[in-house]
Amino acid sequence: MKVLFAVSEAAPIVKLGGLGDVAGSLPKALEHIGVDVDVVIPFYPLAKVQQLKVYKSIDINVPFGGNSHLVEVFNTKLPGSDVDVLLLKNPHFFSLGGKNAFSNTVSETEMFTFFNRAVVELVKSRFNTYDLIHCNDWHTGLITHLLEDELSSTRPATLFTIHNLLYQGVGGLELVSAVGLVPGMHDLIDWDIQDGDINLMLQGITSSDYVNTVSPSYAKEIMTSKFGGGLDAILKAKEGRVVGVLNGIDYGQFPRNYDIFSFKKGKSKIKQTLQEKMSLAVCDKPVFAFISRLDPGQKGLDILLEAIPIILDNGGQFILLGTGDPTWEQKFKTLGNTKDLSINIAFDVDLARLIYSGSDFLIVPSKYEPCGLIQMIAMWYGTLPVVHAVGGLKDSVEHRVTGITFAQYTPKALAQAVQDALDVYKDLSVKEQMIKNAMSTNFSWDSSAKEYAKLYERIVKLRKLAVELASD
Ligand code: NHF
Repeated sequence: MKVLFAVSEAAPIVKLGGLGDVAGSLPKALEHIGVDVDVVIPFYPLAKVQQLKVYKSIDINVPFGGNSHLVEVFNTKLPGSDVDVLLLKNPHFFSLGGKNAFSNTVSETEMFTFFNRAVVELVKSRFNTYDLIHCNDWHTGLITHLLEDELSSTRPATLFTIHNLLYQGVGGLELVSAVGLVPGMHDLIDWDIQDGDINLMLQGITSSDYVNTVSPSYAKEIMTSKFGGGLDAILKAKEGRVVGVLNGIDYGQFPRNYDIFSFKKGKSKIKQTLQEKMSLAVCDKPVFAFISRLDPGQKGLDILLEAIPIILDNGGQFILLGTGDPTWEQKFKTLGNTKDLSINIAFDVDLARLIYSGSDFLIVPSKYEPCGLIQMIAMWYGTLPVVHAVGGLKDSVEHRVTGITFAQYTPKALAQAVQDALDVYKDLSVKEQMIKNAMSTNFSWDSSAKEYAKLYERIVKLRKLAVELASD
């Protein structure tokens, strides 16, 4: 099985969020179990390749917008593995660091539409030897259509993974002709563009052979109007070909100097270091933490804000670490810092790690969460997650076994969950048992990789069958 994993970012070469972590880890776990995977990403000027061996392999010519554009293909490996990473270089289309996360010369939708075309030219230049192209999020939404146009029945099978349905990549109509898609050739495109734009997430979902999301619960939720971002009916129509596979974490990235036998000593030492560093009173109060992008649409900031006084009034301490929406940065900042409250408007990977390990509870009140990785990291460090039971949070945290969950997205429900956490903290034997449970839950990529490998096999088989049926 030869797979091409097409994605906008892959850690540690480029990482903007959780998607980068997945693309940097899953292919390695797949390689471990014998799946031959290459990763393809744009070669952004800010890509961190200084410590890696990089060499130029080929040039490809990519038709786009009526011109032919040179794309240089560079090869490297995902660090610590034999997974090939193909970096596509074109300084005009692939630039990183503008006012949008990725692009400052062209719009993000134009940049990734070009990327889709370049990936298809790459597949052709490799004599169409991939069995399956694993596409990720809206950035790869047109790949299946383009493969179909170029390679018709010989095209590889495709899987489209939704990491976050609410970022859909809606672009102008000019992209359709620029990328070489001809009106009348694809009913789904003709239907989509009637409203004057093209939705790249929608195209990825509808055109791919199979769709998955990053947790089983999210796979069900997105078929409802509450979580479907306007695409629920479309997903529902494809129900038999939409599944959920829970993400894993790469434990190698999270060193820990205690285990389930030594966490009492180990954690209390780190808690003290954390309290000192955050200028909190060094004492035995329960420490609650929140680490996140400050995104009011997703991350549950409104209900969190109401829970902070409840934590403080009931003898707890609270630490916040994150940046994002300026209004919300300001709202949190105005709470000020005290001996029990530490607000840190910053992005700081080392501090995040200290907080994950030194806190007692990590609050994850997200309105929706496709998978979420921080609750898994917290558990690994013996920090009990307090989570809204949605998406991957629901699939990874068990109430009063490995953490605390709450069902309703309301301030009242979060307040009750905080109260539950305070009760757990007071009952030493319950708390210690829950910490042991949390620390021994295994979220390594191994089992997810096995599920993906099985899924790949199934999709390739289905594709072969469909081609056979069509040729009869
Ligand atoms: O873990 C990677 C990540 C998820 O829940 C996360 C999210 C975006 O919102 O799959 O994608």
